[in-house]
Amino acid sequence: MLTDSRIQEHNEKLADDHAFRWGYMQEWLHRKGIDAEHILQQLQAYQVAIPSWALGTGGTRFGRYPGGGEPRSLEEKIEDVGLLHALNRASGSISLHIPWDIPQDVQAIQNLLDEHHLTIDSVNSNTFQDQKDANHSYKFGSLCHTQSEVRQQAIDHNMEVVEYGKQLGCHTLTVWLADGSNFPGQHHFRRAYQRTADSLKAIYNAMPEDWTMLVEYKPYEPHFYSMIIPDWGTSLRLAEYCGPNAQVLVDLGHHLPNTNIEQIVARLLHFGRLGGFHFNGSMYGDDDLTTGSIKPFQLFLIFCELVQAAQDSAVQNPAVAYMIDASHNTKDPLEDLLQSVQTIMTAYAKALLVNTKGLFAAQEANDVVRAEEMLKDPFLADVRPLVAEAIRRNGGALNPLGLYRQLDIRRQLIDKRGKLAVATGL
Ligand code: PSV
Ligand code: MN
Ligand code: MN
Repeated sequence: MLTDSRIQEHNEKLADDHAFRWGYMQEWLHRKGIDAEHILQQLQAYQVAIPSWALGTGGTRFGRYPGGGEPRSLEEKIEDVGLLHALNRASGSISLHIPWDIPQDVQAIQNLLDEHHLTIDSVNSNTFQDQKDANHSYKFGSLCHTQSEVRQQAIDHNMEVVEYGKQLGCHTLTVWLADGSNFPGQHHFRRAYQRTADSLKAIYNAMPEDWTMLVEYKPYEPHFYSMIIPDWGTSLRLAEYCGPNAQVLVDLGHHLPNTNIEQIVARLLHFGRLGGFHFNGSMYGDDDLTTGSIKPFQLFLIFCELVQAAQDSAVQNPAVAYMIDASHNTKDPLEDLLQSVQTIMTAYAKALLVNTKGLFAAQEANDVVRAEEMLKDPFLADVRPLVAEAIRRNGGALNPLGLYRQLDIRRQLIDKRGKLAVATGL
């Protein structure tokens, strides 16, 4: 379906146009005194994980419109991520959700991962749905539940998720809790928090020492009066309570409208507790739209904080896990993911071009306009040739989405898996 020679052929067709645009970009960078090779090295090293649950059409609670050819098993999900990675060389890992993605034959899964040059970046627990044959229901919470048997079931599930992760060489557990309340009076806020903290700590203590726990927050949904971990402050406090290998995960959609997410990112970096991202696009809340589709400037500002922190030896933050968490109803999911990765790399590339020294000087001088212009200049630049060159040098396609369409990959997947093939999971 997609071979290296197909990619070469595609790149050769676009070579002339790319050479012209890349040449102009190189000259522009040179005039600015920016080392293009250094920027390229950083872009070439960048990877963002693909969530197994984004490979099928998401849908809403009102309906779902599958486009066909969706992956029906973990094996087919790995094949889809392998395809994305072959196209852009920047999607070299996959986030799994247990129990949706339980590996039946670990060795066979590992072989398939190797074949596609993929790793498992994180395993995600699921205590937001009751599982078949479960002894206890999560209707009134999991790690926060009033009854210890329910909490223990949720703790055990998380440990089982870690076990699967261990078998596949993963070192990160992501915990997102749907726990919360719908009506005033339903929860004793302080006690519910403490039960959650102690449950998380029990999981943390049982994890291998070289594992990281990422604690995700979300202000509302599925509960609409209170969530047990509604904000980054609660996640941070819980991470601190658990220990040094617990970190905060920032899902871009998990904020109330107009929240200054870049400032949250800076704070967490400052405290050395930024563990990971779930990238997506948001207009109102947890919309799970394509990354950067609504607020590209905010995405760029977030990357500016990450780049500045990486250049600052005073920042003691562990490596950040970059992941996408998006899924919706109207696009081909693979096209959506290709767009997302491209947009993320574009935002990163722009952030790498910021003249940080000049920016800091303007900040010190309280020159507000100059400081703002120092950001706007790279933000408004067309860095697509830079991103394309990084992908090309890694062996990928100059236009990953273009090649995906040109090869009619969705039709090939439908032919292979069927029109009615619907992804397992959500
Ligand atoms: C919840 O909204 C969330 O963002 C969490 O990351 C989940 O694990 C994921 O979506 C999939 O349901
Ligand atoms: Mn998420
Ligand atoms: Mn979400």
